[in-house]
Amino acid sequence: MAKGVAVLCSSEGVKGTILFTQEGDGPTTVTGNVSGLKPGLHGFHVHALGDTTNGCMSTGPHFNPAAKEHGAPEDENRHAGDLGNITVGDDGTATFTIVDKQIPLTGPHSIIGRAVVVHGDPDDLGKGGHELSKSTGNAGGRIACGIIGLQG
Ligand SMILES: [Cu+2]
Ligand SMILES: [Zn+2]
Repeated sequence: MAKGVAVLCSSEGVKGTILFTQEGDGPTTVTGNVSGLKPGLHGFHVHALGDTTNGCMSTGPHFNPAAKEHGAPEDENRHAGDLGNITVGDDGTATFTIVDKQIPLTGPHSIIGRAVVVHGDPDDLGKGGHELSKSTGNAGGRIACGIIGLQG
């Protein structure tokens, strides 16, 4: 079993911990607890770079080793890092589990050393018709992020 963890950092009071587990070549299970967000949907992605020297801005674009367009997690044409949205309740917290086949913790497309990012707005999953829909889902600012490290 491979395990990863990311602790979210934010200049806007958002806190959270995201855990990743993968058995062999199976899908990766992502479990998260996040607080301090406005209620509703927030875009949630793996970005390409584990670099937070300029906050979440320096984590680069969505992790996209297959050079596809932005989409929904269930789409064929999607970035590997496209994990859709997390749903935040009226208390500002979200607890979620995502199972995904495109974010392995080992091998050439491993997400270890990259970053998870929580956005301020909903991800339109590539279908919003905005000029940013096919690249970022028009999900707004990067309000919290964390570098994905290996967990023992
Ligand atoms: Cu993102
Ligand atoms: Zn994307």
